[in-house]
This record gives sequence, C-alpha cells and structure tokens, in this order.
Amino acid sequence: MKRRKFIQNTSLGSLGVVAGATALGCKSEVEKDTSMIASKEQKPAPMVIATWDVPNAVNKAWETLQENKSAIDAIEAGCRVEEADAKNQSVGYGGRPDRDGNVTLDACIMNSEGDYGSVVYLQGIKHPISVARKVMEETPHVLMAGAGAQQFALEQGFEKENLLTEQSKKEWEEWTKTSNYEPVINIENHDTIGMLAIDKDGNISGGCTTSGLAYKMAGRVGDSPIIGSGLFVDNEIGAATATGMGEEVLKTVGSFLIVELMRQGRSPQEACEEAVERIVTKNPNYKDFQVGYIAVNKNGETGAYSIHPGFVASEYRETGKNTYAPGSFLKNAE
Ligand code: SD4
Repeated sequence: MKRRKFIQNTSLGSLGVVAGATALGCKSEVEKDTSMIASKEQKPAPMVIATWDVPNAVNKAWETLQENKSAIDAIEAGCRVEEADAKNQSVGYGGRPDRDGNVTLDACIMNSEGDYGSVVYLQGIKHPISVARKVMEETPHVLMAGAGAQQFALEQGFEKENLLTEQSKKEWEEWTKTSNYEPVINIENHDTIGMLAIDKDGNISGGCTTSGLAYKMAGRVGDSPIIGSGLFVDNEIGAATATGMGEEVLKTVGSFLIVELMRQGRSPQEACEEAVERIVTKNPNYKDFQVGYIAVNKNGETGAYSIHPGFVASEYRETGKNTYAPGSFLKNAE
C-alpha cells in the first residue's frame, strides 16, 4: 500500500475525531473553535506567497497555478527556479558553503494531505526540493540525510554536479582568512526560499529550500527541512514558513506554532507576530539575528513579520503582484 493511502486510511482528521467522539456520545472537554476552518464551498482564489524578493520563483509558481496545476506542483516549480539561480547564494546551486567549503543543502515540501518529504545535508544535487518530493511520494520515509539522500537522488535520476560556483568559492576563501562566524542578518534580500501556495481547489501546500547559514559547521542542519520549524501545512487551517536563524526557529517550532495559533483563531498576521515575540522573549540576544515568518490561512489571508526590518515578502494573486516589507518587532518597538 502506498504510504499516502496508508496514512489516509489510518488517521482521522481532527474534525473527524471530534465528530466521531460526538457520535459515540463521548464528552469532549475542549470546545473546538471552527471559525478558522473554511467550509468546502468557500474556496479562496489561487495565490502564492514567498519569503524575500524572488520574482522569478514566485512568478513560476503563479504561472503553474494559472495552468490549473496543484499547489504542490506550483511549490516545486517555484522553488526550483531559485535553486538553479547561481546569484542566490543562500539556495541550491551557487549557495554559500559550510566552513570546509562544501555546499550542503536542506529542503522540505508538504502537501495538502499532510504528507511531508525532506532532505538534509544533501550534497551535489541541484534540486533538493524535487528530491524532497520524491522522498514524500516514493519512499515510506519522510526525511533522508547526507550520503543516503544523495544515493536515493541518483537512483531517482538526479545528476551529481558541483554546486560551488567561483563566486561563492572566492568569498569562502576570503572568509577563511579570519574564519569569523557571524551570520549576516539580511543577505541582500536574497535568502532561503519558503513558499506557500493555494490552488484553484483551495488546497494548500508549501516548500522550503536553502543552503543554510553560510560557513556553518560541517554537518549543521537548520530549521528549513524540519517539519513544524521551517515549514508546516495543515490544509484545514493554513500554513507557515520561516527564514533566518534556523536555531531559533527550531527551538520554538515556529511554523507549527503559527498554524496552531491560527487554529485557535489568530489571524495569520497575529500568529506571525506572536511567533516572533516568542523568540524575542526567550532570547536576550535577539537583536543579533534575524528571523522572518510568512503565513496564510485557509481563506487566503496572509501575514508576515520579522525581528529586524529588512525582511521582504512576495505575494501574487489575481488582484495583484505585491512585494512588500512587512512589519518587524524592532521597528515596532523603537
Ligand atoms: C537556516 N533558516 O539554515 C535557514 C537559513 C536562512 O535566511 O533562512 N537564511 O537556518
């Protein structure tokens, strides 16, 4: 049995659980707030939102939705654009290496059925988002790492290539002169791509792909490929994704937190703000790093928020294509 079918057959959605409990006459202690759950008839129009100013990637995802394809197809197509772009030194080909000079990639993808696939510490494969999708669709697993993930990718027909461009190599060689590890807060508005999309059927999917923090320790994995941290999708409620200092997102399980806050009735904007504030209140050094979140709910409403100004979000929908600077904790606090 395919993994997806198995999951469908064995898990009850939370609504189903509540309905089932009622049918069996059980008393539920928790009143479920269904106000954030759109009815099946109320389909939001297709849309895509991404972290940072990445017009080529968002446009590709948007065009894919316009071809009536699914949100998961749009996510994969959009993320691949950025992975192939050597100028984006935070993602895929051309990404900045770790401190040993190796480009190591993290990516994950999650569909509207709650299926998830992820690769971490993948080397030599240009499109980790597509490998992550293969993990989701072709294996009984959700997360594959390092050499095993690469072997799986090769078996799936992906090619092994050198991802370290001359530019990234030159900058790394320069860095080794001091070896001062200090992540830059906003890297040229080109950064990890977190992308969320709603298709014509109202289904939500998301993806996140990155080369991680520049000059990280060998073996370091960030938030981006970790379910609930760099990305989370719940098709009943909404989705969220993160960019910035992965360690802080991991410690607060940021994307899951945002989706759960939306489940409790917060707007996407309120949920993003609370997730950032959670990091700020737990970390006295919060001024030293950036974290940014974007979120969308089942009705297609969006939110975005970061610690520092400088974060950018790109949102495309039928009513317009918008790249904007969301609010930030520090700007608001000053
Ligand atoms: C990481 N969150 O590996 C990623 C990096 C990133 O903006 O988003 N940079 O921690």
